[in-house]
Amino acid sequence: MDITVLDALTYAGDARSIQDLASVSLVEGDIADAGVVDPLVAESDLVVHFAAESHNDNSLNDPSPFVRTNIVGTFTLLEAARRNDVRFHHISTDEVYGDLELDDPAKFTASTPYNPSSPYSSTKAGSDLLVRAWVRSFGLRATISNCSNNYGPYQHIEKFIPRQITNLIDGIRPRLYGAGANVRDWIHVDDHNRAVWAIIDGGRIGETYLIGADGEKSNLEVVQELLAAFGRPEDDFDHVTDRPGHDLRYAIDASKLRDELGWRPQHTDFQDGLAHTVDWYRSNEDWWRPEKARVEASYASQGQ
Ligand code: TDX
Repeated sequence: MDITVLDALTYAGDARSIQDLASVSLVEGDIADAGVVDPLVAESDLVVHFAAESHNDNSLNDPSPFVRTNIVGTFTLLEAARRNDVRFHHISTDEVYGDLELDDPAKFTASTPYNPSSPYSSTKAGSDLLVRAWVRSFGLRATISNCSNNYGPYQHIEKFIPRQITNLIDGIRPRLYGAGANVRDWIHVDDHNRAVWAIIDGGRIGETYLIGADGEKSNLEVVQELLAAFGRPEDDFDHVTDRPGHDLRYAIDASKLRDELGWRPQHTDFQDGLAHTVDWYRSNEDWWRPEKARVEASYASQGQ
């Protein structure tokens, strides 16, 4: 199997991340550029659409690249897949469903109404709806997955967990938005990718599968687990300005994926997963170091 990665190599992309992979080639280009997209889709059997502007805080500072990449980019890929009759899988997020109360026993399912909060999540919701319309109106052979928060190696250091790990490596105190009570449902990136394979192999066309590993933790709990991993006191962190419109809690019910496709997460020990992730950032400083000062300066300008 040959894989072509189309990536705009924005601040969040790094060609080194895939350079050692056999049968994987990189094309640098924009998913919103039909002239780039169309010939690549024409020579493919399957499009797996991972590309997105994905960081909520950035979408609050400047929503425009989110509309262009997430909505116009998805539209451009869908049109190319339609013209060339190519199977399509769309990667999305649990954030399209909005948020839950801390004490709500409910979790998100594929029938939860869409209710996105941020410019980022609203553009992902829009992209999901485009995919659904292309299935119904044009018969596109597409599936959608909505996954919970990922952690693991190669995650950009703007994200919560790698930001705190690289802060701790640098002797900087972790930064917790608000009180740290917000809950995220963590899944290891390898478990996410295995679920995507399962959907590509066995998922029913037109269906949406939610991906999650029952990994709910408050942000405060995550920071305290990281502090413990670095041998630091559990109160050795700073509270910083909260994110405007900050979603309180996400939680995924992945029973459809488990029951229909037999998928199970393999990284079920979060502490162990975090420890391996810390090791990865310690061993791969040359990968993340060039971005660190810029990311921290951007957060500092927001009081975060
Ligand atoms: O320094 C921080 N301190 C902090 O308390 C940062 C960067 C984040 N936070 C909080 C905000 C969130 O409650 O941690 C939580 C996780 O933050 P992010 O890593 O920014 O993730 P989130 O906003 O939950 O969205 C992530 O998961 C869903 C991804 O960025 C999205 O692309 C994905 O769709």
